[in-house]
Amino acid sequence: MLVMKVLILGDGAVGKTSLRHRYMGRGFKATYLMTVGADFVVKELTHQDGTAVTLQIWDIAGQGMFESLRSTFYQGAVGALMVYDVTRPNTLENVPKWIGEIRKHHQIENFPIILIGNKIDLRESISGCISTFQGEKLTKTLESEFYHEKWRIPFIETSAKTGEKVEDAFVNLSRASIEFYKQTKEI
Ligand code: G3D
Ligand code: MG
Repeated sequence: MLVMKVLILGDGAVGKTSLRHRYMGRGFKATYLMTVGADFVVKELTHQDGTAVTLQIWDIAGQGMFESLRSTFYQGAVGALMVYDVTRPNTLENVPKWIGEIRKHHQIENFPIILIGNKIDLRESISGCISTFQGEKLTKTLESEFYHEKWRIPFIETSAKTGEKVEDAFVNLSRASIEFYKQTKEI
């Protein structure tokens, strides 16, 4: 069975822990690594084509990360959910900084990232939210800034509260990570 380390990245309170919690369902237990300032959970997933994988899903504990400990967090990862909060535009503006962080630790150009706009259930009640169009626009900008022309960043809007598209987000992450894993580890 393929075991893959994947990351959930993004500013504080965008919903990283909530998304993972929603995906895992009840009764899972996270393993906290104090020295890394992060924890992980393990989830088995079988894709429609029958490929079975074990995702080791890492999440940052607290609001930020300790600079000196970051490398352990990124080490060995084969994909990431890059999360922003549609109700807070500054969390979208910080996305390129997060991707820059990934690039410090993974020089490979096609490290897979799935862009996630979370908390879409709040769009109706909060004004000034980031629209789907704005999210798509950022996706295109990131693709041209960080990737060569053929690589695409999947973009998914989610609600950890209602559960909308949460499964999709992780399945997409897993699929992209498998591709990356094959390219980097098997050859
Ligand atoms: P983080 O792990 O990225 O820091 P959390 O973020 O998962 O801790 O979520 C931060 C807050 O946002 C939490 O509220 C959480 O319930 C809320 N939240 C996360 N995702 C969603 C969502 O999709 N919709 C809504 N409406 N709220 C969401 P509290 O009040 O518990 O701090
Ligand atoms: Mg959290």
